[in-house]
Amino acid sequence: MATTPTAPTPPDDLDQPAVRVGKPKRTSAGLPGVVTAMRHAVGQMGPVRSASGLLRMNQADGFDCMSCAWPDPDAPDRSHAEFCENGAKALASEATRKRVRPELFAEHTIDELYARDDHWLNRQGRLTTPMIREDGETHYRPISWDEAFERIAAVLRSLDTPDQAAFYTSGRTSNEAAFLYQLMVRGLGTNNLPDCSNMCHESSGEALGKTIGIGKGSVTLHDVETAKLIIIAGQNPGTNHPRMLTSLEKAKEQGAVVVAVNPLPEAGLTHYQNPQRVHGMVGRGTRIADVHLQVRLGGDLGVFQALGKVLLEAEEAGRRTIGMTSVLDHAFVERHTVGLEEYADGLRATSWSDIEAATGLREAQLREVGELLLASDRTIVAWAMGLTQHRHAVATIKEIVNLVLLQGNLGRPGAGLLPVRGHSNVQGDRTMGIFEKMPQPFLDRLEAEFSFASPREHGFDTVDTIRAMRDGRVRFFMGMGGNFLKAAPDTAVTEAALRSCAMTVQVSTKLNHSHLAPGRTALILPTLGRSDLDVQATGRQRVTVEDSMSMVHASSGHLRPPSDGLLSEVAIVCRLARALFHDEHGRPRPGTPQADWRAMEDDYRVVRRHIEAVVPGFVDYERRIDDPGGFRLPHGPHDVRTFETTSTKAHFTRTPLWWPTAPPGRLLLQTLRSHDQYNTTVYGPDDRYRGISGGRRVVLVNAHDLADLGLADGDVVDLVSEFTDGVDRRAEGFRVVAYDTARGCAAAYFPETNVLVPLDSTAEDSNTPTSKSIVVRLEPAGVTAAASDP
Ligand SMILES: Nc1nc2c(c(=O)[nH]1)N[C@H]1C(S)=C(S)[C@@H](COP(=O)(O)OP(=O)(O)OC[C@H]3O[C@@H](n4cnc5c(=O)[nH]c(N)nc54)[C@H](O)[C@@H]3O)O[C@H]1N2
Ligand SMILES: Nc1nc2c(c(=O)[nH]1)N[C@H]1C(S)=C(S)[C@@H](COP(=O)(O)OP(=O)(O)OC[C@H]3O[C@@H](n4cnc5c(=O)[nH]c(N)nc54)[C@H](O)[C@@H]3O)O[C@H]1N2
Ligand SMILES: [Mo]
Repeated sequence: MATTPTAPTPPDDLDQPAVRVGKPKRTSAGLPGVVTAMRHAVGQMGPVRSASGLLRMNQADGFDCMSCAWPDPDAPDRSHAEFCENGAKALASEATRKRVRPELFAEHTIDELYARDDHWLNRQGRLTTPMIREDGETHYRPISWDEAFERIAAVLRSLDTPDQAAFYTSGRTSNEAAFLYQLMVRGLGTNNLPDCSNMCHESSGEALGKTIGIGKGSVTLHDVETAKLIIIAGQNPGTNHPRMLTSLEKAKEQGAVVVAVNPLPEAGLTHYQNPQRVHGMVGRGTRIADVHLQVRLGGDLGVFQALGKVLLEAEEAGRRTIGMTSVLDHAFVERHTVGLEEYADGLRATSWSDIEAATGLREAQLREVGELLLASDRTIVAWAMGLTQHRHAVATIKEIVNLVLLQGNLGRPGAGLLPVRGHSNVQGDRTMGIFEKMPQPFLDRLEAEFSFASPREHGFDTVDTIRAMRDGRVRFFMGMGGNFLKAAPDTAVTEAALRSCAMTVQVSTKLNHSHLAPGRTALILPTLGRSDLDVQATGRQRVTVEDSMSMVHASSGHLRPPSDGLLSEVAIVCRLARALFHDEHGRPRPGTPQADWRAMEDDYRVVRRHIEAVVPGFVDYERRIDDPGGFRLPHGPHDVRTFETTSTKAHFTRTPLWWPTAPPGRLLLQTLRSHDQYNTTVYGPDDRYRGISGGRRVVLVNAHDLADLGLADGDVVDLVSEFTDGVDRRAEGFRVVAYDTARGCAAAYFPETNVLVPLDSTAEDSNTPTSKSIVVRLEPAGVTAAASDP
């Protein structure tokens, strides 16, 4: 049998003698949340910076929280403390007073730093100085900014074709920096713009784009707060979007019913104590989810098909949705959709026994939720990674669209589709052109604005970039934020791929393992974060971001930056572009984008004027971001029920029911976030809501499955993933925790388990790694397959 591809993989917290498992919490936030938030903030930033930082977070004159893409309430509804425990942790991590100085790199070889875990690397503080690792050297050493840009430009010029370079973006980058970055990359001549979306909500963008003509969610905050029924599938808001709970609480106060679809009973969904209200500090809090469907991993296509089936049956039985004359919104369906008949035929052909097998739920449970749909004329479906990171993710999300279309829950107040985004500006980065297959009209306008010829063929997404680096077709990698090595699947393959590059460049705020798996020549370019004051030649600058609900607003940091030498992301791109494109007189050479890169660096308003000319919806940009809440980008289906699809209508689609399965003796593993991390940044070893503390190498398994497997709570096992390529991928030393999860399913934290996700295991049509359904076997630790054979 083949074994794991062999490049070493960076360490995680392997030693964890102290893992403790307690009772999972039923309630989220409340007083413990406030205490934790303040402990993190004061510990890292000190009291003055903490107060100053936290009070400007998500305020109209302050900066946008970097932790998630949940929108801010309108000004009158905004509290003075518009942040959550995890936002405070994110700020503490960024605004820490600790510094990574050149001495750290002088004292430690790259390999020594590589041997440290994620938590340790993050604790070293903010990066302060540009650093280079020369070919063959064991250490990073300081380099001047000018020399750094010259070195990068020289390597880019030496490539056989621009397509040998790839430029990654993580979704924290501002609109301004993202717009300039994609302009520079296209000016160079490639569309190789992989981003974190490729591993995140790509499946949502693909499904929504094909069915309703726009890859973004349709609802506003007001819709959420006035909905009658909210279905939350594959999302853990208590940890990952805590401020969503405040909106859900408001909806509940007005009588909304909430249904959670999740293999785990997540704390925020059961009870929530709003830390921003005095009564939220004590007592039991609001019960958020009225119904919990404990679905099997990947069973959601079955759930949404079942609900569609119940609605169609009810229609045939002559019943009606509350407030309407029938179950289906016939006026909407006839006027605005195509494909109902085929979809309905598909559902008729789907059997309840298959649905029960796919979901692990009983018909009666699903019918109960069907009744809730009939009792609501304002329904919202929200979802996140639990739906997007499966082989059939795109089909599953199209099935949500089907359900929503049936009752006309699109373009109606209090109703709609809500893919809850992750990174705080991941949606904005896409709007700005960070996409390997940006639509042609965008490229036409970009060309017209900057008088150059943009490349037209599609570029590489994240998975294809890794394949191309592995095969020697991409030789230059630049990351605008993020931690590519740890975020991407198949860590060993990704690591070998990065190391094989002629040059890697990472623009970062904090040290991470992507710096420590360098290409032949490697650069670390430190940059300003969201909370830092950004002063350029014309004075203090603001940037803009777009949240999950298409609201664009300004963000300006005010904290003193970690060092005087730091450049903003905008400045880094402008200076690199000058090194690449300018002639000796400081003018752009013919054939390159005709842009005044110097003026754009000096004054971000110039960048916004260009954005206004290229990106639809940004008319009067500068003035409209003076409004405290910013402005909302147009959303055809929501605003006026128009659909920019091939047929100019919304599309029902028909998909045969499919669900992932594991052979006997194997489990389906999902890789997810603990309460104490931000993606690959580990803040600490605890997962308070799930009752786990002191270590991250745990695997949560249903007690009945443990019994069947001959294992017990407290055992230590290796996780070995099995894939069609016959390669065994192994993650060692996980403590087994008996946990209330759906049968046949297991859960463990990312990024420790990224070694288990095969590069070639991706979602159909979106190429997103299937991080939520990996077939694994649990082997007693230290016992290899051969040794266990008697
Ligand atoms: N504090 C904090 N905030 C964050 C992040 C962070 O790491 N830390 N990350 C940010 C980013 S980039 C993102 S994308 C979001 C992620 O936000 P989430 O999507 O909430 O993140 P995950 O931890 O991956 O949780 C997935 C949830 O889906 C459930 N799930 C898994 N598989 C399935 C399935 O097959 N079906 C169903 N119905 N449910 C399933 C899991 O049990 C879990 O509750 O959060 C953002 N916000
Ligand atoms: N197995 C598994 N893998 C997954 C997932 C999963 O659920 N399971 N989730 C996927 C998802 S949803 C996502 S979005 C990706 C996340 O992938 P990434 O976005 O690549 O990862 P992060 O951990 O968010 O990146 C953290 C780094 O970003 C840098 N950084 C922070 N702020 C800034 C800034 O303002 N500017 C710059 N330039 N740099 C900054 C810091 O140096 C920090 O070390 O991971 C994906 N990978
Ligand atoms: Mo994400």
